[in-house]
Amino acid sequence: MTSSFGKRPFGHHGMSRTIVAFLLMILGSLVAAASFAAAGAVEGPQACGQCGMDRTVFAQSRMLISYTDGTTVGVCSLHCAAAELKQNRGKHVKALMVADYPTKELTDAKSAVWVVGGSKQGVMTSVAKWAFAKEEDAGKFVQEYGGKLTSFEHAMKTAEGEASGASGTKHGGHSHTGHGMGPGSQMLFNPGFGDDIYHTHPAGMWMVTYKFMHMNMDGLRDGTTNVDQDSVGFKRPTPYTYMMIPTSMTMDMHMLMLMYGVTDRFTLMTMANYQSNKMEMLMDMGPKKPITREDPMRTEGLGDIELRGIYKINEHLAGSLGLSLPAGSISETVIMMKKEYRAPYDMQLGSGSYDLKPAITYNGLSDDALWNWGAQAMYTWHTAKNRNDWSFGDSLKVSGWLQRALGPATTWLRLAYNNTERITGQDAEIEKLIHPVTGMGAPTPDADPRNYGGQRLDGALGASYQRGPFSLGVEGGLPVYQKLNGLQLKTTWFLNVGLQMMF
Ligand SMILES: [Cu+2]
Repeated sequence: MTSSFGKRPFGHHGMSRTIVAFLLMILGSLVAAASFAAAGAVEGPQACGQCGMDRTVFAQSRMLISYTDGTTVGVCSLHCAAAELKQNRGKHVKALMVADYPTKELTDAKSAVWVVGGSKQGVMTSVAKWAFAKEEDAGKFVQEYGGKLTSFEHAMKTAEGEASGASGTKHGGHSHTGHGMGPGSQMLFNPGFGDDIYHTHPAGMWMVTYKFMHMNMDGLRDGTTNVDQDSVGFKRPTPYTYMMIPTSMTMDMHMLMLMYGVTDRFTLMTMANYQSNKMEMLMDMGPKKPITREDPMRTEGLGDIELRGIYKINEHLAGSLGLSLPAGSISETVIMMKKEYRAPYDMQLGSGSYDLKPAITYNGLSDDALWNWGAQAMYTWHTAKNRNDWSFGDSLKVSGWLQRALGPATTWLRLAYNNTERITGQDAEIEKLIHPVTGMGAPTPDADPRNYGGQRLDGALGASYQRGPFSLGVEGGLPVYQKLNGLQLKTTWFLNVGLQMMF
């Protein structure tokens, strides 16, 4: 893997080995996660009959209700069992089973020993309720976490009290964003969003997300005006004197993200990516020579690594701080006119600097948990110039979204605004492209640090589907407004696909 950090030759062998290693890493963690989940597999149904949550994730508190009419309903917790039984007063219960906390095996709920309260985070409630087949195990639990030993009847009364709004919890006990649970949880953890929405997980919960992000750029633009390729040329009267005329660019990114709930309020996240960039271009050698199509510029390799701590301020707000480590190369090279040059800034794989990324996230969920809305603001601060003496412009990104749950699926509309400053400083190697020292250079707009940054507003539509601990999301979008600093390729559309698993 280390080979991808340094300056690499143009052969694709080293690159394909890195990409294979990276994909194996993704596959490995997904397989590990899947087998972990399979080990704790629970009986059907997978979704809680009341709140729709995945019962595999709540194997330790799940319940199974069998009615005398032959129907069976699975729920995630006593809280949802109380709601379920209340709705079906006319039906007779044949069997009421609950998970034994230590073994996750089903046991008779009425003969189990229950513990109400304690410091261990409860499911769907602020007052936790756990069941134990053996009184001895219940005693051990109380020693560690506190809480009171009680009977099924008492635990049930407490749950019913919550359901009718008599005690403790808000919105009929659904502690929405509070514990990041509930039917809205899929929306809060949505894998399809192009921007990561920072959230917390309950203590001990893991989340793995793989995302593929594609961005397409086509045609040049300066400010808010499109610039056709005839306006760019070399040694002839054109508004933009460049020899290289970029015509389109694609950026592909494979991203792997891992999250872990350290406490119920604090979650750690780490993110790595592998990217490949390709830019198509024309070459104009001067007035008497034909314009030719050049071989596209390509760069590929690991990008920067991000570490982030996310803190749950209250039910709706999460504050977080990310630190981006300069793992991506800033010394990638390309061949132009049979000569090797350091690639322009937009073809490099990292920022080369330690970047701080504070963010604040607001999340709201309707009482019926069918609608979710929210907004997030994130600032990227490049703390210093990198070792090649430049840094990307700082940026502000604000996004807002509205989601609607449709059974196991959700669909959403998202807006994202980004304002990025110009590059500061310059890389003397890249500068050789634009101001040839030797008389041989290949002036291209993206070698000029002034042709960077601007404002963009994107609109995106997406959908996701959840099954058990997995969810899959797809989002597509395009800019509705873009104002670019200087001459740049403009963004035309993007597509994100995300696969996620919680355990
Ligand atoms: Cu997560």
